[in-house]
Amino acid sequence: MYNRRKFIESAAALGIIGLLPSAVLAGTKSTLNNSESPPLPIILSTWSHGIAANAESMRILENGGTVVDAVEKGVMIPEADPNNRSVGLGGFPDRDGKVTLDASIMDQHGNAGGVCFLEDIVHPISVARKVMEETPHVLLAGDGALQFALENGFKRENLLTPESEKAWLKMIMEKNYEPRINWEEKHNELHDTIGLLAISQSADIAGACTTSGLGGKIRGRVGDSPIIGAGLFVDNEIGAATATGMGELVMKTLGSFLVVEFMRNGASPQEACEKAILRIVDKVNGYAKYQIGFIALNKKGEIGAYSLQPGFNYALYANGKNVLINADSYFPK
Ligand code: SD4
Repeated sequence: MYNRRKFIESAAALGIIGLLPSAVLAGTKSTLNNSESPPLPIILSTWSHGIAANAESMRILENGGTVVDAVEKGVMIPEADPNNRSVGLGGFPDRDGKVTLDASIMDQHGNAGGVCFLEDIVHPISVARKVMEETPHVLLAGDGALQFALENGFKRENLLTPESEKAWLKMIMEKNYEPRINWEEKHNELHDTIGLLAISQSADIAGACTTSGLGGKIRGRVGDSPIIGAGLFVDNEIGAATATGMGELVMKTLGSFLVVEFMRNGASPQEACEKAILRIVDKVNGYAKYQIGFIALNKKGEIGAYSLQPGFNYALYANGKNVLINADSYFPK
C-alpha cells in the first residue's frame, strides 16, 4: 500500500507540496504550507514512462522551446522506445496483429490535431501536430492519415517488434482479448498510454496524448486518445487534462473536457479529476471491470490526479525534481 505520510514527507523535502492534490495532502499536519504559488514550468504525465518524457519536455523548455514543442518532444521518447508496449514502436497490436496508433495534441491557442488508426509511423504525435498546424482539419484517420504522413516526409516503418508479436501470438492462442486493468503493474513489460501536460514559465499550457490503444482490440477500433475532449483537452485560460485506461469509458463521458469544465466552474484539478471519475461511476455500465486515470493542471500550476482502480501513477516534474507519484483511487487497494 502506498505510504501517504512518507510521500508527503518526501514531497516536502522536494519542495512540491504547493502543487499537490488536496486528496494527497488530506490528513497531513497543518504545519505544511500549501498556499504558495508553485514555480513554473511544470510537466505532468501518466505512468512511469512519464519520467523520461517529462525530462525531455523540461529540457526543451529550458532550451527555449515552446510549450507545444515540449509536449510533442516529451511523448516522442516513449513512442520511439521499442520496450514500451503501449505507445508507438513496439506497441501491442490489434487482434489481427497490426499496430495501430492514436494521438492528439493541443496548443495554448486552442488549436488541436489528431490522428487515429494510423499504421507504420513511429511518431503519430508529430503527424498530429502537422494536422494541427498545416491543415484546416482536426483529425485524420487510417490510410488517409498514413498518406498525409508520407507526403509530409515521415518514413514508413514496421512497428511490430518480435516481442510484441510473441505476446500477440500468445493472446491469439489463449483467445483472451479482455482488456486488463493496470497493465504496467500486473504485466511487468506492458505499459499504458502517455498523456503529458505542460505549463511554461509564462503560464502557457499545452498537452499531448499518444498510444497504441487497447491491446487485442478489434481491427479499426479507435480509443479516446485522439479524440479532442475525450483523451485530451486544453483551455489556456483554465487548464488541461488527459486520460488513460479503457478509452470507451472516457469517450462516453468526454472525460478530459469534463475535467476542464469542472475546473472552469471552480473545482481544483484534484476535485475535477475525482468528479470526472464519479461521473463514469454514475453513468457508465460495467465501469468496475476497467481502469481509468485522469491527470490535470490549472493555470496556477496546481495539479490533480485520480483513478478508478488503484495502481495508477503519474510523473511530476516541478521545482527541479522529476518524481513518480501514486494517485488516489475510487476503489481502495
Ligand atoms: C485507449 N486510453 O485506446 C487508450 C489506451 C489505454 O489502457 O490507455 N489503454 O483506450
